[in-house]
Amino acid sequence: MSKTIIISNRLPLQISIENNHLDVTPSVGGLATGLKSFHKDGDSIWIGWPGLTEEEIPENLKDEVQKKAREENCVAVHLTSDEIDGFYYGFSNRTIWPLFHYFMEYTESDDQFWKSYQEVNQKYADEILEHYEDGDVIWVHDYQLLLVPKMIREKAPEAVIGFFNHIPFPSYEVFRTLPWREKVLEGVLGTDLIGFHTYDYERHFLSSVSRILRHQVDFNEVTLPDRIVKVDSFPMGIDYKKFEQAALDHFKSTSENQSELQRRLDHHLEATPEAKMILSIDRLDYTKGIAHRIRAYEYFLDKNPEYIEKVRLVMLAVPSRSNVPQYRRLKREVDELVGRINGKFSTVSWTPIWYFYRSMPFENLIDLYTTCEIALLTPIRDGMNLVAKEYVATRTDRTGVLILSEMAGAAHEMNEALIINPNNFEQVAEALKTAFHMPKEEQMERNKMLQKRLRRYSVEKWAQDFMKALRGTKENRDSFKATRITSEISEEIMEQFKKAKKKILFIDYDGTLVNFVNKPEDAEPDADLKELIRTLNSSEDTHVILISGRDKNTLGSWWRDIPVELISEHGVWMRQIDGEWELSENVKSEWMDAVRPVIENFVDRTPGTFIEEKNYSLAWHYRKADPQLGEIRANELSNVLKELISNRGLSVLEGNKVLEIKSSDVNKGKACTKKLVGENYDFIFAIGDDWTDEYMFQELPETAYTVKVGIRKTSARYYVEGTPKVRTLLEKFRDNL
Ligand code: ADQ
Repeated sequence: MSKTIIISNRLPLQISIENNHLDVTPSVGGLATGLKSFHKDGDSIWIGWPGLTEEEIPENLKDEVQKKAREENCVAVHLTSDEIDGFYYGFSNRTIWPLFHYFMEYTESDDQFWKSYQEVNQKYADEILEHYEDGDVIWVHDYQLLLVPKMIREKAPEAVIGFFNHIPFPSYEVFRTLPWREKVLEGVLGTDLIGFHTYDYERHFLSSVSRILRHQVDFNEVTLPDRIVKVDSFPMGIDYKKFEQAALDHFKSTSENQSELQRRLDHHLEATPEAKMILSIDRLDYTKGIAHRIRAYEYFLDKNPEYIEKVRLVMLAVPSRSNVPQYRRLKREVDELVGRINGKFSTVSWTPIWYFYRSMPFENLIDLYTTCEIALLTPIRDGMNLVAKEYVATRTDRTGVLILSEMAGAAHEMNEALIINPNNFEQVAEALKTAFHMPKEEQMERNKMLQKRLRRYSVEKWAQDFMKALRGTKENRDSFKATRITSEISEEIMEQFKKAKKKILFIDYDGTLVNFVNKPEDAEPDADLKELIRTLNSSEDTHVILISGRDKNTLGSWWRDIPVELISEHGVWMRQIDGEWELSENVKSEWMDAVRPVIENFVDRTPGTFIEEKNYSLAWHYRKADPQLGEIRANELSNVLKELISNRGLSVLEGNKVLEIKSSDVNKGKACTKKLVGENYDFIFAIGDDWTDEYMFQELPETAYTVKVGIRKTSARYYVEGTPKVRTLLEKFRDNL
């Protein structure tokens, strides 16, 4: 039975070792909850690091760790302290984390970190492959494992792989500064589906893919030679019922059951009933805007002294990544700020900030959420921010005001909160005042809407939606019309080829025999390719025709020494084996003078584009233009041209990063069917990558072996993934001559 394999840096387990005794308890984090419906007995395994380094686990307990992990359907990946330093504290948290959160000044480019990141990602991938069986669905989580999808794909090409990025994806302008940007993008593109919290992150990712790797991006799909990768946004929710229930239980609990913290909080509320508590909870991380928050609070008290003794900031910061220097510096900064502000404003009966630097048990978290009437969350960047959602979910009487930074992914879904820019202290101060005075009815109205949304889009629904979309990519792949040429199919084709008495092969050039290059004139065939074509065409019963959109001079000069038939400009010219060119179509070219200035205008406005003038057609190339601008302009130009050329017997062909205007009577389909007239070929083969080759696939007889290069919608019967595969196929023909 197929299963789901979940992979994250950490396992959803807490391990502790005391007196040589191992204690493992399942953790109750958001991700673990969200995935529990997929992580049931037998249906799924979770692979990750158990939280203790190899050195920390005594030799005699290593098997025990794995055994206990297996009881929870988990598999432990053991990491040494060096690996944790290089991979986790190094590349993950000193390179990717700051860069993806726009802290470029904190981003380190260290080769050793990168090396360790690759090695550890490979370790995770190997562990996955160890457990992978055909039909399994793999879901990789977060920025520590960006290279894992490609590493799995290399060994298991048919695997269904999803990836979810829990942190922001930065804009192209920021991401491009990463020295290993190509490798990182290629790594994550090993997937079938990539999920982000918001559309903005998705947009940034697609923009980087199209600008850096120059892959074709259509809406939210990236077309690769062997696959289509879908990119989408899935805003992560919380375990709503758990937080709601915890809050309801909290209110039911008697005074004897109350926590010490709650008793203290109540005591203060009783002593100063008109004073309000402002809550903030985060990991102590520079992205969370903790220092900004304290400064904004100081600004608020400076400007509005009437609130002194009326408000209190209850600030919980959970220790995090203290091995990284910036986190240690932040800790000092926050300690100092809290000290300074408390020193500046405190009165005998009041302190403006209560600061807790520790992790708290779940029930204390609920005490804080339910007691504080205002939550102030001011991240400078935050992928989502679940604390904001948890706060709203625990407000079961619907009172309470959430002030939330617009830089948190959660702000996109939580419009009813007071949304602020954390860098604008004036705005934060105003929001605090608004929150302080907001009538209960308005608070309830806002929270009612927020709660409705959060309840519906819970973490479970989030996980289900992602998995549904991931499985959908598999169905899509299966319903793909053309069949991939596997080694068995290739054998079958070769059998037919050997049996046939008279064979013809139509072979496109750019994107089929050679890869695309930035300058079309650089796509000259290499010696091996020339030799391959020459040999293929040397057999009496095999007729090879290179059929291209290229102009006759370029094509003719590249193949001048090779006795092979050429069709250029989609069928306008034909070169016989003896090297003589003939005009095969009676096409006119007077229309060019009217059309050329229109295209020139687009060249002027779109840097990197140019006109290629062929004998009977004009082509506008935009491969070197900014990809997004190129697509926009191509669309515009296509519309303008279609209007201009109507009734002139011309057509606009939309090729791969090229628009071509030519006579409607000329296309590759017409050119190759002409070659079949009066001949009795019993083996017909055509291969090409682009739109213009579809004419061949459509017009050739059904018995022809038509092959598309790359995965795109096609009328061809078969497909191969890229130019190297084309060569392999042609070499097989050669070997079977
Ligand atoms: P984080 O940066 O860790 O997560 P966040 O989304 O706020 O940030 O999640 C924190 C979680 O820790 C919450 O579920 C909260 O309840 C819990 N927590 C906080 N303080 C605690 C304490 N003292 N004791 C116990 N638990 C505590 C990353 C990204 C976020 C993204 C999440 C999920 O940085 O942007 O929202 O992943 O994708």
